Amino acid sequence: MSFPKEFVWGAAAASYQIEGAAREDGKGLSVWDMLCRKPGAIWSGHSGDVACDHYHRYPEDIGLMQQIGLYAYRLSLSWPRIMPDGVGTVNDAGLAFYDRLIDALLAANITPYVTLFHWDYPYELYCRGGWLNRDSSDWFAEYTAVVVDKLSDRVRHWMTLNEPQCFIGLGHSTGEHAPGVKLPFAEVLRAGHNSLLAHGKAVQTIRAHSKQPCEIGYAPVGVVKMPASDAPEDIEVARQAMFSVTNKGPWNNTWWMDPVILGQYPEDGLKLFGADVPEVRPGDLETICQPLDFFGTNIYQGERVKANAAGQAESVPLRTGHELTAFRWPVTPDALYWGPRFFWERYKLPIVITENGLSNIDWVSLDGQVHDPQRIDYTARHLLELERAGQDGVDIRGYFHWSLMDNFEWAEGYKERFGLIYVEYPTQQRILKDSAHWYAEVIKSNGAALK
Ligand code: IFM
Repeated sequence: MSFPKEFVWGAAAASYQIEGAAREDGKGLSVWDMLCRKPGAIWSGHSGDVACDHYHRYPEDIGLMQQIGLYAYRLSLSWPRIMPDGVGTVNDAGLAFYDRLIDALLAANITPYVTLFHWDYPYELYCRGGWLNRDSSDWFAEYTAVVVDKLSDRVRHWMTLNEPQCFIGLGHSTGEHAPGVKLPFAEVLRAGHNSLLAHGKAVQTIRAHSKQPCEIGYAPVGVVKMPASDAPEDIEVARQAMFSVTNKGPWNNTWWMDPVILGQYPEDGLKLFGADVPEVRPGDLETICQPLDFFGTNIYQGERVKANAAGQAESVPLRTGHELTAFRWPVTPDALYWGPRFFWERYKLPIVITENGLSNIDWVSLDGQVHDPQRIDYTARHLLELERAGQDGVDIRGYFHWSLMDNFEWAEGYKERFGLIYVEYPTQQRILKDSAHWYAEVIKSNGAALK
């Protein structure tokens, strides 16, 4: 078996990273609009004010998606574009943008996979406590209802939150991301708990409001551990390490996934976090744990571990000169084998890779093309590993390359280029990179062109 016949080949992007039009048509401010105003917060003082101007250029961008032959496009919605204050008044002009975008995607035969929240949190709600406020889950449910009422006659695939580890951890603990605060750990976990409640209420809201049968997933970061060898003891410690909470920070899987899928916080996390564990009221875990149709996860890299003499997981350092991306992330293709395999074993939900890709040093060559052999090689290696997971029984349903196009890489501004499509920001010219042409062949052959 190669990739399943119905395998979904896609690419992804997110509202704040590509849309621009930050002040147009009644859009409210997001916490990212505000962080970008803070001197020194973003590389070179960049912001998402214009970004890829996708708000105006989406017809051209959809044309490029068609050239790549994408079956599906994962987009996110800007909450403050739709509800400038986060709750209450609906901005019809903002909602109309997504209406047009969805219609244009469907007309191009591209299935929209919609993420409700990819980090552009309404600033007005932040001023009311943001994720720290327990009401935040109800705010999110109100927004979800507005969106689902409007779009679910055409949208069938939904994801609730993108990478809670990042918007809670980087946003509220290290302060590198919006809203840019450094809270004590107990408050970070409180914000995290409220975001999980928001996930659960959003799932309930989608099911209650959807105008047609739909599929709902979640898109946390996959914190992947790979075994150093195929020895059963290495595989076992990798599995255990992948589902352990070993430090007081956001970088683990189970704190963010077990409540959502298994209905409980992990015992080791509860023990380690101790007095910092947030208040969990009766009924919270039932709200958070809603049936899901797929397990979306964003996987870029993994950490290799081996069993030491005591049978414990021990990290294996990268070899000298190990392959690194432009972002200096290690290239570890079997993360796309072990990650999906371990997640499938534990959570028993079909796997969709909602993000995978790399930042690369791309530029326009003398011949006017963008040659990015590293992206082709990275993606080929990762897809072959994903295929192997499928061959070993993992239910793999789809792959979304991050990203459709170069975009605003958060605190790194436009420095990091993740796209299949090159964007020359001053002119907004787009060029399909070599990897985009290559990916088109992969899609056309349902993965056969990888070999
Ligand atoms: O650009 C981000 C995306 O918004 C969330 N996942 C990781 C990507 C690359 O850093």
